[in-house]
Amino acid sequence: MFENLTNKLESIFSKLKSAPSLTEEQVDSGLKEIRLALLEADVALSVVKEFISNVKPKAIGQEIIKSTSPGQMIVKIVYDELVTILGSKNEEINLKAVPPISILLVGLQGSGKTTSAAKLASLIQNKHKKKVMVASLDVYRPAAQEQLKLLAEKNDIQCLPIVDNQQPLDISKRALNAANLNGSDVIIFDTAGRTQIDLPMMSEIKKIKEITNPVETILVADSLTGQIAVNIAKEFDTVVNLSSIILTRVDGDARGGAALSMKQVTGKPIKYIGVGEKVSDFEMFHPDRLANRILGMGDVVTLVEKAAQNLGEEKIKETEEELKKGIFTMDTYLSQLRQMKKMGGMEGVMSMLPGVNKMKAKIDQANIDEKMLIENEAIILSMTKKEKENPKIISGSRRKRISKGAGVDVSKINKLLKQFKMMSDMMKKMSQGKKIPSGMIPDEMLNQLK
Ligand SMILES: Nc1nc2c(ncn2[C@@H]2O[C@H](COP(=O)(O)OP(=O)(O)O)[C@@H](O)[C@H]2O)c(=O)[nH]1
Ligand SMILES: [Mg+2]
Repeated sequence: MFENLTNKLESIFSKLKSAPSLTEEQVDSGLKEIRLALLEADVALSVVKEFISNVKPKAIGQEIIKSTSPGQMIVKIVYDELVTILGSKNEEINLKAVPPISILLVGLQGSGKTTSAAKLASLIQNKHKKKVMVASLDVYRPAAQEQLKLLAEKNDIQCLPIVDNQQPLDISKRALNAANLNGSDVIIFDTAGRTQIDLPMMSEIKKIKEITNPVETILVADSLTGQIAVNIAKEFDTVVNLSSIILTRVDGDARGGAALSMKQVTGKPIKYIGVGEKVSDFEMFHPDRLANRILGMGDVVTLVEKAAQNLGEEKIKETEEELKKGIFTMDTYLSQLRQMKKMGGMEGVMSMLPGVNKMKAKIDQANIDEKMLIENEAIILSMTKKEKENPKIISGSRRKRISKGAGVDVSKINKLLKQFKMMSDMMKKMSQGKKIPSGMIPDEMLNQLK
């Protein structure tokens, strides 16, 4: 995610930070490089201009240049400005209305509306504890309604039953009735898209809006299309008046131009981002956390929250309690490994840890994959209860027995035990409220994982 931009900024900043003192010229040339990096990331020119004109007077100020760590202070100034252009604060979905509350998703074909409908429904159900129903108004694309129905079924979301040959406006009315009857708090309407903006689509959306009276009209836009996504948002907003934006495929976006321009250009906040195809690959848009990620400082908070979502609040509290007491057993580790699998494997987890971007290549090299997770699971399951509680007792002969049980080489057991030790130390630090310092994932740990 945004790795091109992150890499460029990291190298610009490492130059600035390594200099013991900075001249005005050096700062100026650093800012020129930042400007170029933003433009190459496909950030709108107007946004780049404003960004630089806000950063410049602060960065060139005498108190910065004369300070003991000028580079570090410039990073902070850039960080603050990034947060500002990203929209400053995070905004939740608006659910303040009399139920059933309508939410309308609009956007071009393939932008991710149907997937996002299921993601958003699942989030509202799990996090906001509301009863949600989804309804597809896409009668144009073959099997579009079926797609939403299957997604809903798979994720325990209620879906309006499909009635053949019914038209969008009639489906909307039926959905409102159904929601009233079955006591749904929220209905999410998934609409049809076109390959490009056209008048019949817009006028249909306007009519649907009149009937459903949504509290949120959300544009679902594809991050990969950069400035095109921003322009589409402007056009949609002019005609149907948007309330917010869901940006999809952020997982595959190396540049980040759409995310960085959207708020400033359209005035509408990005509320959520799609970071993968699974229903759980959906995150709130936090300007501060994203700025952290972009500047290569990682995003530990999102990581912890994601774990909480997947594990369930209670289990997380239990684990937290255990960790606070310094208890970290193989069972805790096993549940973490399983968590990792759910969160997209090691790579998904690593990408959110501080200072990891630089090590991306190494991680790729290490070829950390599902296989490693599966093997480790087998190893832990081959341990006795005592061994799991106190891995220190796992001697040579025990290692041999475990390796037979798990069907892996003894060297894999050794590796896992080392990993366990390292994780256990790291968890202890985290539980004491210590932040993992940047670059904490040391080479040795990556080597462990190979
Ligand atoms: N990688 C990734 N794929 C996504 C994301 N959101 C949607 N997709 C995929 O994009 C394709 C089109 O999505 P769909 O919801 O059918 O788009 P719609 O035509 O707007 O309803 C599907 O294959 C989805 O799995 C995302 O955030 N990340
Ligand atoms: Mg669709």
